[in-house]
Amino acid sequence: MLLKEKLSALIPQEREALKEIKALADKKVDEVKCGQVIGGMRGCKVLVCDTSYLDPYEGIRFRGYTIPEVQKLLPKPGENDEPYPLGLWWLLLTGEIPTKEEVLSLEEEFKKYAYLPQYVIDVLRAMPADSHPMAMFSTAIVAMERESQFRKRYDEGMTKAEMWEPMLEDSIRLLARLPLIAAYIYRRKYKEDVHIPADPNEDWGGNFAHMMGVENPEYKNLMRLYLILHSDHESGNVSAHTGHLVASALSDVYYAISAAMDGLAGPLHGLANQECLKWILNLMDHFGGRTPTKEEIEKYAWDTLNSGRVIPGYGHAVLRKTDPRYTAQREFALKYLPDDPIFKTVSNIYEVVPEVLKQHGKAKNPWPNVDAHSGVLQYYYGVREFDFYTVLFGVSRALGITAQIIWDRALGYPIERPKSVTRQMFKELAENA
Ligand code: FCX
Repeated sequence: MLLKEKLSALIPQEREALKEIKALADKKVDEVKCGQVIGGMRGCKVLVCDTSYLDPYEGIRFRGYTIPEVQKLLPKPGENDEPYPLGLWWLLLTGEIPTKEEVLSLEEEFKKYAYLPQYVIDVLRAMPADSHPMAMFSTAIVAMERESQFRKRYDEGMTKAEMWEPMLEDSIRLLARLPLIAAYIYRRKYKEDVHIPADPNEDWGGNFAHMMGVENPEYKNLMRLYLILHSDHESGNVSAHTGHLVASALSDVYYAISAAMDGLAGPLHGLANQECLKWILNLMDHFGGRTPTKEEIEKYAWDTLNSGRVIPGYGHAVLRKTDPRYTAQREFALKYLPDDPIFKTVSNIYEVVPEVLKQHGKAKNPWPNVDAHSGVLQYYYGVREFDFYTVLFGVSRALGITAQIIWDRALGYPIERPKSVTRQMFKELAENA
């Protein structure tokens, strides 16, 4: 496999490079303040992640490339299409923009494993009908742990240096199946349990759109874009950090990604995309289904804040400007659905809510994040079941987390185990500092 060959050549170099950092083990790299510890560790530089970096004012760069650069440089199915999401996975893993041939070799590799075993279907069907799609998604992933090559090789006594290989194999097998699992959940829950077989001629992203049941080339492109945009956001966010933490115990990819999905399912993280569209549609309903005026949006936003709730899709723990993932989706909307009333509402909210949040004075970042725009695009193409939106996010986020944890094993990072102290000890430490 071309990707494995590439990684086999890269890993020894990167292991050597890590030795230079290890030699600096006693050097101080950050200072931790009391407020950071009790404030969710915001801003503490305590994680290492090479796949992407999130600048507070610029937004995400995937291996150094901005979103517009990735859209321009990665290979595409057709000239005017969005790039292959698997090209992004290659980039995250290798740091290099792949050729089309390299991406297609990965597409072929994925196709070998792109089928849904009956036992996974049985597990999903055994779950109560009102199970949340994210609970179903996470359960299906962990159910497949029995197939882990990593666990098998660990039981056979593989060395630490070999561990990245079965991590890569497990990741390919898992990622290949995620769109099938997601589409199965979608069609079982919302489309009368009628399923659409995979199309072997489609790429990983386009096929996902096809199996969801939206036969529209624009939606295939939206899916490719979506899968790229939500993939990686360095390693401190809840889902990526969870994946890293779980994998650091040498739990395999299935455990790590299932756990990561449980974190993504929280309303302050990935679930914000379902919450956000709900908020927008409730807002429109409140005004008889029309696009409300900016004054009306302002009042509605204040009502939300005054009732003690957050405005979903706005704010961020790291970002301090409009999320470029929001901007990329806005550009897509301007191209394909400029006159859509919900998009117009999203645009008006963008003009009003940052000012309201600034006046409110709490949120450190009044600007929109990725979740403020993803729902309207899905809704436009007919995927209107908000509960499902975080599963789409999950399929994409698995690209980033698998890339991160393959490298965790390649570089032999240890089990993560920070120190905790009692609240009293902590108070004394701060008082005596
Ligand atoms: N609406 C209202 N209040 C907000 C707010 C918002 N959109 N964003 C932040 N605040 C409030 C916080 O709730 C907090 O209030 P508190 O002091 O009473 O607890 C205060 O402002 C300071 O929070 P801040 O430091 O700015 O933000 P955090 O780093 O603690 O939290 C998130 C970041 C994203 C969780 C927060 O902005 C939020 O709740 N936003 C809405 C939910 C959302 O969109 N989440 C998705 C984020 C992301 F893109 C993703 O993971 O998918």
